[in-house]
Amino acid sequence: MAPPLVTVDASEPLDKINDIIARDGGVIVSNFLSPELLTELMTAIEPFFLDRKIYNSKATHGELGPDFFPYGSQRVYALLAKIPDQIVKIIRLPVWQGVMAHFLNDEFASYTGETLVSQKSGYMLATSAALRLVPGAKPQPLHRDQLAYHTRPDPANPLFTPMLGCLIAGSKSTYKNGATAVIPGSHLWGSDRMPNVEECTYAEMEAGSALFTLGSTYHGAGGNQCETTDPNALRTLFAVFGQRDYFRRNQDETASTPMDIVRTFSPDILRLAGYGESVPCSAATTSASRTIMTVLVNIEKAVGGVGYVEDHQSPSEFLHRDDCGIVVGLQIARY
Ligand SMILES: O=C(O)CCC(=O)C(=O)O
Ligand SMILES: [Fe+2]
Repeated sequence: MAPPLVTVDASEPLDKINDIIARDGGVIVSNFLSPELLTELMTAIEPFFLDRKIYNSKATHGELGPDFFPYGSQRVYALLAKIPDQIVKIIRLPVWQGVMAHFLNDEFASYTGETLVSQKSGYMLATSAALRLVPGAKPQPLHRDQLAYHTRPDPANPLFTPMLGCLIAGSKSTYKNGATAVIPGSHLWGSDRMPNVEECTYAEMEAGSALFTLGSTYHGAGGNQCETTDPNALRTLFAVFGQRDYFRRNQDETASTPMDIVRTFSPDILRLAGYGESVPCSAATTSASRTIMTVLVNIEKAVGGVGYVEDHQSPSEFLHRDDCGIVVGLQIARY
């Protein structure tokens, strides 16, 4: 087993947290949530778990690999729509924003005629989900979360990542109940190196801590070996991932959040929720046309893609239904 990941308190300087992520591919930040926000978060999510079935879809296994979602997890997606107040508080935390900005903001330049023009881009919320492992849950295969973005390792830019993982412990997370397995240093591996379970460490965390990983770092959910009577039998993590704002998202928050909730968000959250423009493209498309494009292009992913609907209904089957319109699509995409 690899040595444990470094744990840094949320009050420590941001540079220290970012340096460790750059070196090891991941870090645990203790006291990431205040005790009040942790309680609020767990109270808010519980009703969504009440009748949630064990996730058993195989529809993604072709594109993500066999058993990407192994038996034994309960998953609630699109949390910006379901528990907006708590997700807003999380994505405003200085540590969340500081880590995302450090690894995902970018600046480049190209000539327009004789003028060197700089293009700056930022980050936004990529995916939000609550991931619960119940006793008997099988371990997840080790994987790189950036797989959905087709990123090739680039030796000239080894820390490039399209997205960043942030897994927040809502419950205590232990080796026994399925703490996330992580291979420190694997963010620097080439694409031909296969990850081995023996190379992992397990991100055991107190409730309220968070595990940050680069999109290139190999990791996967552990197995839950608890009895149902174990006080820590349920492992609950919240995924609040960020990504570069010029990529389209794996889980589209704009398509899954109803307008009455969107209207309550202030400008900073609207930007993080994907209603802003990525600066290099802002002159080319208006926000209205961009939003329509987002809906049209992503409805297929929203319906057929990872986690939005329990049974992974085929997108083409859905789109050919007589009663299908964007509104129907948006409603379905909420679940
Ligand atoms: O549940 C976990 O510990 C990790 C989940 C994960 O890595 C994923 O679903 O991509
Ligand atoms: Fe993952």
